[in-house]
Amino acid sequence: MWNMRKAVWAAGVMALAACQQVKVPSYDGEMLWFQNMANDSKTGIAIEDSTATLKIVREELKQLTIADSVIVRLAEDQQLGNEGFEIKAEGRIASITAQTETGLLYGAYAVLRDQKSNGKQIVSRRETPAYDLRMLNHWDNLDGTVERGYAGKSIWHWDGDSINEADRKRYELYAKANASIGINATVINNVNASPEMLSEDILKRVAEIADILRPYGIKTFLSVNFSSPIKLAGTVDADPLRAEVRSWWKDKADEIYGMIPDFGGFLVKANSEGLPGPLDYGRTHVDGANMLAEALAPHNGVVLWRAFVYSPTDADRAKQAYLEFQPYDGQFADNVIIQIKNGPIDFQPREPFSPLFGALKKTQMAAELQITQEYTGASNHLCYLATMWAETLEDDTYRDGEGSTIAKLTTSKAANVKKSAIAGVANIGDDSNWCGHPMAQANWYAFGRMAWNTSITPDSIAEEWIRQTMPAVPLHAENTLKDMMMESREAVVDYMMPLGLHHIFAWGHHYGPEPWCDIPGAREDWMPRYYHKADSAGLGSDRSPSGSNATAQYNEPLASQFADINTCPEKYILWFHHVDWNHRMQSGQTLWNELCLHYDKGMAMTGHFVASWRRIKPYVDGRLWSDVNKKLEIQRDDARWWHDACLLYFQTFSGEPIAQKTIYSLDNMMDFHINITNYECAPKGYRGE
Ligand code: BDP
Repeated sequence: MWNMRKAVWAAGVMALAACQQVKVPSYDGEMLWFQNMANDSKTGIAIEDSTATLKIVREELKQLTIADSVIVRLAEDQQLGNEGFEIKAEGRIASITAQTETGLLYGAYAVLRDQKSNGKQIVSRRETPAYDLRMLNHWDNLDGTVERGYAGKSIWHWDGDSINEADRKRYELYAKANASIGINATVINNVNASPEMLSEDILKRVAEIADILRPYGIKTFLSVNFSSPIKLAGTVDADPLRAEVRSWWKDKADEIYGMIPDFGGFLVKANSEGLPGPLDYGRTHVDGANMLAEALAPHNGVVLWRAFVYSPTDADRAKQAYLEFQPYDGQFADNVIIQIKNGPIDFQPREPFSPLFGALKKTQMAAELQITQEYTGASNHLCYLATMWAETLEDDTYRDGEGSTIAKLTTSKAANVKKSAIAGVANIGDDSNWCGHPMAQANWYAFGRMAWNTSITPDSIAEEWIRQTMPAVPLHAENTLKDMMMESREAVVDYMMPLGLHHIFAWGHHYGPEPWCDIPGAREDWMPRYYHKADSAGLGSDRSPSGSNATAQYNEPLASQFADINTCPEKYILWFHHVDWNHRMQSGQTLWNELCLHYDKGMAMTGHFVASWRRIKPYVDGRLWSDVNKKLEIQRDDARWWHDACLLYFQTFSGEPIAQKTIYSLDNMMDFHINITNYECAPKGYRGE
């Protein structure tokens, strides 16, 4: 059996070598998912291109080759709303209709996507977006740095009298990329906002940026610092009930709208991680958010008030957002949206959903997801995040009984929602390929696509992305690549923090492991031990009723399910329980062995990714291939680092030998071939295993 496999392997490698002759298109990282677009289209385009947006529509459609003619027109159709479109295709004649120019733009990008990814034919359909605001949150600072950014410096520049040509081109490409996946809003600066952001000089530049983004259907928002009136106007304080402060914000809003008539609104991080906020004056989140809401309301602006509060309290950190916000349910103004991170702590590789989603019944909520890979390997690790986001959006909060998924409670169709929103913390920088890791572009792409339609599967999004980004990849290789992407997040969970472990990162960075970290004098909830609680009895945080009782923040039946170690899903077991090292897991293994096997599996998967990528080599540009290859090798080495560091440390408590299942050899790598079907370059009859 083994020898036969080796023979097949060798033949496969030889066949691969033959395939290397395949002519592959060159890859330009800057062009994202717009690789090798046609420039010789003969398609007739019927469009009144009288405005900036319609000119873009025409320009984009010039790349359409799968239709002889396309008719683009505005028409009344209430059900399509402000952004929806209808595509009709009969043979090689297509039409795109919408009520607005932005709808037509989305329709144009949809047919271009069809050209590459939908069986290469235009599909008749009607589409409307799931969320009203599909937002990127940049964590960019005025000094050009990007907080938790791993793709170079900020794309926004604040010097000079006006935006230079090179920047203008890049912003247009940025806008095009966002519009092509349906992103229609962007907060261009960090939630840890500088008051300077609202100064006149900076606002002038913001207005210039907004002018470039507008024709692409994108609204500009700003993060604001709650103390801005003190810093910019010398008010005695920033008390939200003080008349002087309130009128400063009103005037500021008027000033902004005078410069940017379609300005979106403010994103606010208040009373979290040392930032100022209404609580500093004995006021509440409601007082703060509603004051800003009042200033923006005459202009139809929105306040996104973040629920990420993280300050020293006696309560379990995982309980804090719920404790601070649930009591105010129903008191926020109509144009306030509470922006909640997907998990109760902080973008860990896996967290249960934030219980706040199931607790706010009369308040508009938006999920905040993280596209930048702060806790999932920065721009070095392949971690396709769509699978994580799908998990969150499908989580059932039981708020209004069974089926109250986060998607259902937050999208436009939800009750009490006037304006629905979803936010993703951007992974964009000034690197030539925008995202650092070429594969990380897929996360930007996936965020937009899921924000447009929460039911598209991560699998089909990956497929779309591959077809547009690496157009010469044949079906069998596409499947290999798609499998890598689909398995990558679980691999990261396995080699970093399986079974509900969380926040065992090294002091000073969120990249590598340091579960033993102990900094004298530092806050207890900054230490990994606050989260893993390893001791000679076992591992994990007790958040059941015998511990912090965070489980009680969930609706039934989840509260009881999470509270009982026997019914708690094992993927969260160490999140909710302190588990005995000898506890029998569903597999029959002890907790200790199960933990070892998860780390082992995660590590093995990274070896598998390196091997799989070799099979893609004949079909992609050489530089792209080696860029990704280098990153995958780093990831494989890092996975070993995580495995060794965590298990050797936890072993000092469990006292047991480290279990290992994987034998790292070529044979072992061949075991991972199971995903290959229809392997074109392999000898006839070869079908994987
Ligand atoms: C954490 C980041 C920190 C952010 C904070 C936030 O480590 O840099 O400022 O969240 O979301 O994930 O406000």
